[in-house]
Amino acid sequence: MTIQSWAEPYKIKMVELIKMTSRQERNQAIKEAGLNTFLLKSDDVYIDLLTDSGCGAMSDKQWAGMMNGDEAYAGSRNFYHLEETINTCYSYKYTLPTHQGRGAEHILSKIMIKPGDYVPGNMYFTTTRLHQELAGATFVDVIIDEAHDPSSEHLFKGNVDLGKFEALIERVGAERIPYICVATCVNMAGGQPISLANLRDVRKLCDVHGIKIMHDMTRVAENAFFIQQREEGYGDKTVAMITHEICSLTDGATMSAKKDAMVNIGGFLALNDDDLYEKACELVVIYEGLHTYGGMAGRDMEALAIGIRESLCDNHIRARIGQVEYLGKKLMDANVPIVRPIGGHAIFLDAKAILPHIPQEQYPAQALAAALYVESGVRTMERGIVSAGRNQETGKNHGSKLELVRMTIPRRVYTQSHMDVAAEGVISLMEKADRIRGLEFTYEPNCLRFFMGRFKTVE
Ligand code: PM9
Repeated sequence: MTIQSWAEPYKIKMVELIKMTSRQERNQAIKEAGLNTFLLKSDDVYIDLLTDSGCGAMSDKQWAGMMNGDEAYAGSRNFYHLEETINTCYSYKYTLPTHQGRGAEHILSKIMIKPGDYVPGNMYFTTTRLHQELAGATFVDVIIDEAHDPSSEHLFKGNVDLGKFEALIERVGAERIPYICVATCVNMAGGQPISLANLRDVRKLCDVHGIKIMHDMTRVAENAFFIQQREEGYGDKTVAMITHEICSLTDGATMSAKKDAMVNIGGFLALNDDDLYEKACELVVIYEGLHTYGGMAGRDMEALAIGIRESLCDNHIRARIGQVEYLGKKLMDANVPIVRPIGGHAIFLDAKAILPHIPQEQYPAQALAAALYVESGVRTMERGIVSAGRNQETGKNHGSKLELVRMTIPRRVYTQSHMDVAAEGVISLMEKADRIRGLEFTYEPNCLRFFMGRFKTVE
């Protein structure tokens, strides 16, 4: 018998109890949180779809690996295991562990960017762009236009628009572009993949102009799965093979290991170039720790090495993305406007379409995320104009065509029934969406304002 379904390739050994709250309690909790779901206590959340970062469930093998932690200050055996795993699975020669993804972004930006440089990318990511800007660069979005259109069914919305990239090279000169940042399964576009054909074209263009490709590989395995399913010639390749091919086309990578690789904390900077590695080592000892542990404990490096291999198993990824699709299809069947095609790690609700009566300057996605929490106890996250933030130099709001609420699915954590409840919450809220009102800031942090900003309802 051939099994078509994507049932999870694991069984449950331990559970964590969660609490259901009353609407009255949730109303109080979100008020105290300044209408920002990041400021809720997790004990007040029933189903937590805030993020897929650091909240995945580790396997028994990963937990066993934790007991094999070698916490020596220098030369931990777990580092060498991690380095070997990254080299074998992802192709990169050098590994520098960091406390999480942004630690790697910090070091990469500092070693590669000079003030006045430009860094193109297939859409911005909040922490990535901030580190580029703090190092003196201007980020330039070179993703295809379809990525900014929630209803476009383009199968590779993460693709780089080569015309936009070439126009930038022409305008500022290749010498002011140290690298292009290419993300796999582009988070802010809705977890949308880049194709290998497109990445190969980017490689060719970069080779002509001497520009490096730095890979934000936070969700590379999910991208590899979409290539297997959608790109001609890859149907019989494994996710592990495709992942290796993607990485081989790039010069280095930053990784938030808290996503694909299913650890609760950690990340790394991976490089191929000897000189860049030497420069990065000089900084890693200042900002993170010695180069053989950087920002991570030995036990966490061990769990990460094991998690990387688990993340590349076809059965794992099929079930992971199967669950995301399950939630997405439920919402689509109920005519809830979401970003299409369904992405790898989350469902993105189109807040502009759901709340057409709220102008974007009144943060409809922020208001929708707060209302969804009150309605259902499900915690989600704004991914729109609040996340886009302000330009560090001009102080003006960055524009964002996308105004989304992200329902992010942690890996190996929730069941299909949780997805049913989450979908019911959204569908029930849709019926009273016209009662949701716009918001204004009562406290706006200078950087990454979505994390700690506070809001009130516009009178
Ligand atoms: N992403 C997420 O929830 C957690 C922080 S922002 C709410 O999606 C990419 C593509 C990410 C990412 C984090 C980082 C930074 C870099 N690139 O959070 O520092 O999605 O480990 O990684 C989050 P760290």
